[in-house]
Amino acid sequence: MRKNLIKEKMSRGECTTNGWCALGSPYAAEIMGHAGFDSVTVDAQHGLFDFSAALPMLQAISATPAVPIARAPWNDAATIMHLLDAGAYGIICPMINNRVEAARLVGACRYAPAGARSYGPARAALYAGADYFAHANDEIVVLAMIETLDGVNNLDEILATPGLDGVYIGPNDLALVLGAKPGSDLTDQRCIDTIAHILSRALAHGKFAGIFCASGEVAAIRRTQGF
Ligand code: 3PY
Ligand code: MG
Repeated sequence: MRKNLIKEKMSRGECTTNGWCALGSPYAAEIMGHAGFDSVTVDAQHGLFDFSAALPMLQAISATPAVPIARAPWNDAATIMHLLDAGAYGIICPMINNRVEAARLVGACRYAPAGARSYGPARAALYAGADYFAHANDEIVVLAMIETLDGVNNLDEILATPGLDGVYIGPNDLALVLGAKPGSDLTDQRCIDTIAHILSRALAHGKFAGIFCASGEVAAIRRTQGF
């Protein structure tokens, strides 16, 4: 199976940079894939497109050096499995609140006995190789977004979920529930403290910690912080 280069790199303790596609354009996704990002995410939550656009976007990213991943619109097993079958090498799932939701997410991404993913990697096996089934559970990256108060309060049990590779902070939704405005992640002390807390707990659990960044400047700061 084709290796998941971001999982390899992060497992070595190196930082990866993830591009984010909100336009439902395969051509734009392909440009993003050639822009130097380690991975490019098809944003099926807030991106302005549906599955019929997400599929050619994943195909376009697959023709570039970047690893194709997807943000699911929600913690919905059918949608997550569909994105994986379409060739996503990782799933970022919004608004995970607790252990049960984290386990449901992992279950949708892993074949039995690690999970309950249904078999049918229609395009994934073309991109990954004929031995996809044998290695998919190890190669696919599963990241739970932490962006709700419950998610912060239940962080340790989420991080302890078997099969979960890490967390991905949504700083804008997180700001809202902390009483701040979207875009306050570097200026509001409550956001700064909560983000630092999530990062340190993720690293203590030996899990990956990612965060959405609104600009290259913010991404450069996050890189120095250990994301
Ligand atoms: C957030 O900041 O809440 C996100 O989900 C990033 O898209
Ligand atoms: Mg969000």
